[in-house]
Amino acid sequence: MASRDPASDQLVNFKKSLKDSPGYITTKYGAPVGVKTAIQTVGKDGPLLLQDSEFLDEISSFDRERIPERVVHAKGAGAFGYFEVTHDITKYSAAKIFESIGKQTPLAVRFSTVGGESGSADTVRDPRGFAVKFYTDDGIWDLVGNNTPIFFIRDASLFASFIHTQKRNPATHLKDADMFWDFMTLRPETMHQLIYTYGDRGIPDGYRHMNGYGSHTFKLVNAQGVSHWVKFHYKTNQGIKNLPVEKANELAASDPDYSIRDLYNAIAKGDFPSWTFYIQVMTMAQAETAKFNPFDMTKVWPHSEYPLIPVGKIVLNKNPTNYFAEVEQIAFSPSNMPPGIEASPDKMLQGRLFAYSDTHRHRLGANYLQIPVNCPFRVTVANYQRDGPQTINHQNGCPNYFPNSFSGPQECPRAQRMQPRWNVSGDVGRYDNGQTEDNFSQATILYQKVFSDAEKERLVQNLVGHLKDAAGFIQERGIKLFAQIHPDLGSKVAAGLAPYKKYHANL
Ligand code: HDE
Repeated sequence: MASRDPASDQLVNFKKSLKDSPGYITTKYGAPVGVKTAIQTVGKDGPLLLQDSEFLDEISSFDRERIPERVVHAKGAGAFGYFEVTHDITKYSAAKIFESIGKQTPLAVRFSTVGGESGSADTVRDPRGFAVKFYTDDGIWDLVGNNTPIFFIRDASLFASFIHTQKRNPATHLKDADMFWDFMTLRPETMHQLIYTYGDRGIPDGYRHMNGYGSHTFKLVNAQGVSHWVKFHYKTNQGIKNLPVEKANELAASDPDYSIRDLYNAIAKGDFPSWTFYIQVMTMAQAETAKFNPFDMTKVWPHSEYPLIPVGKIVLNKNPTNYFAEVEQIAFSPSNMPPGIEASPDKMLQGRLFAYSDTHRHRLGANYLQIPVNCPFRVTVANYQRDGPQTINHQNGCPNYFPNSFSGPQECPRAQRMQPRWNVSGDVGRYDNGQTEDNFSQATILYQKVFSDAEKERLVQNLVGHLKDAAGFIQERGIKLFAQIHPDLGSKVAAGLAPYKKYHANL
């Protein structure tokens, strides 16, 4: 018989790994089950009995098997491994994870597509999520990034609408090109990420051959309380590989779980994927005078001015043993940061600091941080929080109020020293700079200097291939914006769309 891959052989390997014969079936309350293949009825063909507690036990569990899928990033794959420090950055951060060269910290990663549902195909054009959970000696650090260093928008108040345009039309329950392109062309700040996504990197070949980026600006704080702004980059050691559109479409039909399978099999075969972890650093003073807003996530920090500084590596060497427990229930939040790592004023990051824990409380329950995969197992959680649904950590007989005279946990002076004060001031207001910011110059550099001629051609084809389905006036708006990136891009997209225009009435 031809040999199969480790993912196909999961059950075979399970059976082989069993040392004893299988145990007996039990109900949830532990009683052994004698007959599993027949419900309890009155007579051979009769109606069933409510007293069949074995059936009720199982079916009531089955009825509750699904939890809400993630509102975005619903389809994904996970794995475990470690982070290892290779270069000293203690002058920037006193976070324990960076403490010494050679130090290893366990981690979990979840990769994902963004717009599709949990059953959707892996090989679609979409950014990919690359979320990393570090189980540090000072609690969890979640770096919830993507495979792109930038994003479509720069203000969290646009996020819900932006995501609605990637999802299904509420009337038709269909993906809708008008929704997508209407929003994109009304908000020119989307242009940079848009041409990134419609370029070759829009369809990575699985999850192992793409980079990850923290994308936002963060703050690192050292032991003296000195702060620096940073960006995080994690670059694939497998080399960048993307899928041609035709191959991606073919895989969407023949193997919609392509990326999950690829990751699982690589790890199971001992071919452990790894990424080199870098930071870019900007001093507080440099940020004051930078030519661009360093907290605007539609922009990159030029590497020529802010070079990549190596820090360590991420290695994935263990598959999940249960997908639901360890991947569906894993819960990342950008607000989980240990001392030494802090947020920046990036308006997108600030919006995310609330949203993630909020969605987890809805999706997994108020005590989701006590679920093993989310729990900061390297520390003993000790605080003045108690009870609630599914609480497991009851904190023994410790007092549940602070301050107290009964040896409850105390404030940590080390953590206190690493919270330097900093000054912000300004007029409270809502500042929409969508039309007034520089939305194009970095997109122009990407198009003109980074994309090869062949990639430029593919970009045009990819844009036309989708924009052709939108209404005529939206196409016109798109062409004008692409022309602002580069006149060439505008005219090529216009030429590509010409055959389709007649089908679309303007409003
Ligand atoms: Fe997310 N995002 N996001 N996001 N995001 C979620 O959290 C949100 C953003 C990212 O594998 C949700 O647990 C807001 C940028 C990843 O479990 C939700 C804003 C980046 C994942 C949410 C953003 C991301 C999510 C849905 C703008 C890249 C999957 C389910 C203010 C830097 C994590 C969930 C995983 C998931 C909110 C923008 C990455 C709803 C409000 C920018 C990788 O909370």
